[in-house]
Amino acid sequence: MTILTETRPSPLADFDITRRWPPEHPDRIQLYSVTTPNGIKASTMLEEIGLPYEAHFVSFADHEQESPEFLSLNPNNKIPAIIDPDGPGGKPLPLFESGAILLYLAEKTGKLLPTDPARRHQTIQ
Ligand SMILES: N[C@@H](CCC(=O)N[C@@H](CS)C(=O)NCC(=O)O)C(=O)O
Repeated sequence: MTILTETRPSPLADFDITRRWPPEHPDRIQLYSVTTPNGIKASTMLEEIGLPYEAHFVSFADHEQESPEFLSLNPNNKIPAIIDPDGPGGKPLPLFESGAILLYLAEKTGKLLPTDPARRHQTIQ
């Protein structure tokens, strides 16, 4: 008997950062971060909205934020950064800047960002 299996390319295969931090779950949001105030913003948000994600530790002691693989995702060498394999239109979306990440995740899930204009802007503030 012959068993045929289909191997689909990972949606993240085109991202150089996955060479240094290979995803175990490429279908989940990939978080590249560390426990600093800006890093914790992204991980706290992911916990609050309940989306599955995979966290990758970026070692400042080893200057990993300055590695070519990390810089391919954020040329500003700053955590946090994410890749959502299921971004708008079903395409992978890379993002950095904690505020941009929080807004994106809030809009993606419809959580933690009010629709009322005044409350929405105060939340963004
Ligand atoms: N405006 C950025 C600031 C990010 C930032 O400053 N990250 C720091 C840690 S909290 C960092 O990655 N520092 C590493 C470095 O500068 O080499 C954001 O909100 O994401």
